[in-house]
Amino acid sequence: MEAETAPETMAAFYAELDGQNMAPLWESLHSLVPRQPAPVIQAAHWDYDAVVRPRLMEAGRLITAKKAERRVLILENPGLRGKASITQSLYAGLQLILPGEVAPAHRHTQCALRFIVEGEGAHTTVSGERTIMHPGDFVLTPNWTWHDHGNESDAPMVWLDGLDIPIVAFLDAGFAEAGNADSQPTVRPDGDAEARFGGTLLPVDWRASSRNSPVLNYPYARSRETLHRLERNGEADASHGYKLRYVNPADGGWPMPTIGAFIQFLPGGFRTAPYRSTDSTVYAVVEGHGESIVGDRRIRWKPRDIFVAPSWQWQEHAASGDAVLFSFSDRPVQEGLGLWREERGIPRR
Ligand code: GTQ
Repeated sequence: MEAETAPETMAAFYAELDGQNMAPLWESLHSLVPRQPAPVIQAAHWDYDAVVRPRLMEAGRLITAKKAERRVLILENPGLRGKASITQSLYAGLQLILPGEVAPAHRHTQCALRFIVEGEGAHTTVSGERTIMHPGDFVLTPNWTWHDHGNESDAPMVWLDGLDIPIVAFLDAGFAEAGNADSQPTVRPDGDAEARFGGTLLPVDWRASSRNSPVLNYPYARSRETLHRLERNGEADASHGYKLRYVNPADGGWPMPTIGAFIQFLPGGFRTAPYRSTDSTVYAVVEGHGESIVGDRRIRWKPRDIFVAPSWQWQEHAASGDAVLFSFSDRPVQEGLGLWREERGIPRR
């Protein structure tokens, strides 16, 4: 048998190490190199109508979009409070723009997506092109592109912001600049990106200058129609229902280098087979009511609710009526690094 060093001797050694900014690996090896993911984030759910919307409207009474620069309520994961993160790698928030307001032009090295939750007809301008937004539209703000938002409609406009803020912070690679006018001039007609990149065609000599999709807005009307046709044409996938990923038409890859996004249809009465993957995922309910089991949590959802599923926890989603879920995750990062894994479980009957 090996002789055990006396505990006081070990403690004295650890104190000495600590004083020199050093630490013994053997005390933390298995949490540093876990057998499987052990996320600190938790499954969580935000009820839009009862919880989020009233606070957003209160924020609208307390501060203007211009004063706030971005009037957003951040959704913080209960396992990561104070970190402005909904997962370890991603940020989510709900942004409100009231009629007549502008959120002034700026740019930053973080990528952003918008998923429209409520309202009709406000716009965002990205790199000199404006797009009018409708519920369910998926709109991109690639890194370092100028963007400003405005609402010329007569109703509040709310969207879900998804950004890679925690990734950029982790890498200490954040830069930002303010524009010299609130609203940037438009230099291209509305619908230009749609015409060039939104069909199954590309301008012949166009070459990608970044790993972001050149599509500005993936309109919900088209995504919804595609889901409809898939449902008419064939069987649902046991783990996903009818699930699609948003594509960068230039390379077939993800819409942004750091964030992947998805839309899925669950027919009324359908329950997905248990499924897990290493990309913690943020879900936004577009249509329908249902229930998801995430790890040991049961989440009952309805239109406009947001919920989050941590890495490697088993998920099941059941729709009581026809339902559509939007989601986003850091899957492109994990795939790029050779880390992404998934596992499909056996359906319950
Ligand atoms: O709209 O540019 O939720 O810069 C957080 C940071 C939104 C935006 C956010 C931002 C924006």
